[in-house]
Amino acid sequence: MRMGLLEKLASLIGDLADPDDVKRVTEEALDAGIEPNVIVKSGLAAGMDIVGKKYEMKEYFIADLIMAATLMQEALGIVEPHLKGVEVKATGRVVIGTVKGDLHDIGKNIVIAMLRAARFEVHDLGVDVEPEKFVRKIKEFQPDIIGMSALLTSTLPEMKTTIDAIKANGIRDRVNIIIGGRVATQDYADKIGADAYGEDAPKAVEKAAKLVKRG
Ligand code: B1M
Repeated sequence: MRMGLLEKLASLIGDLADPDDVKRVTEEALDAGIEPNVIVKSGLAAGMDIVGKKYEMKEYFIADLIMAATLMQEALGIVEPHLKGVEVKATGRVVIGTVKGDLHDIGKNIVIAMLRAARFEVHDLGVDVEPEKFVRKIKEFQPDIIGMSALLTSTLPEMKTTIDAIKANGIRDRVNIIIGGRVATQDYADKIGADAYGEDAPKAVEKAAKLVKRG
């Protein structure tokens, strides 16, 4: 039943089905008691992976990616109020954005929803965020943590560029830096001197809490 609903949800998104069907099965999954995090990961995001593969195979085009994003956002609207967040017993202020040149924000928005559910104060800078804007917002909000998201191989280096800009402004020791998104890895985080890598939204919250506790 559980797997059936999650698989059904993934394939509905993968097939760019009617939004009402996607919403109905998302609600059925919640009603069946499947944890919201699992619905996001094994249902919705799994569906986006199918879409991504079809795009790579040239079966889908940009318009289909946009359609998939709309489906995902509608389903997320149903799931997000139920995202409980991880029990982290720590809180802090986070400034987060998708790096320069990158317009993908669905994953970042899930991270934000989960951080907020865990009682972090989050300032969302949106997408295509220039390094200078991250720097300005660190000065303005004095966050404990800066979060950067990237989904494109071509925009991944912007994470390093942003960290370099933060260093050049002499404020690197004021913030912890956490990176994530499809193309980010722990190795890359180590290489560019980020403090943590969040493989998914729950992990991002866990790592953020650890960083805040560490001070
Ligand atoms: Co684009 N796209 N896209 N796209 N798109 C990908 C990423 C791609 C993998 C598809 C593919 O080819 N298989 C591919 C990138 C290949 C690469 O570079 N390695 C790709 C491409 C090529 C492109 C364009 C270049 C296409 C073109 O124009 N020719 C273009 C680029 C535009 C740009 O950014 N400048 C483009 C455009 C788009 C749309 C705008 C149409 C749309 C995005 C809409 C939106 O975000 N509002 C879109 C979509 C929908 C996708 C796919 C299909 C789905 C992305 C998604 O939402 N995934 C995607 C294929 C895929 O990912 N399977 C694809 C679900 C989401 C929940 O996962 O974002 O990874 P994700 O987030 C996870 C974790 O990564 C993590 O937590 C999240 C939840 O657990 N996480 C963090 C994310 N951020 C984090 C931050 C953290 C910690 C964890 O700490 C701060």
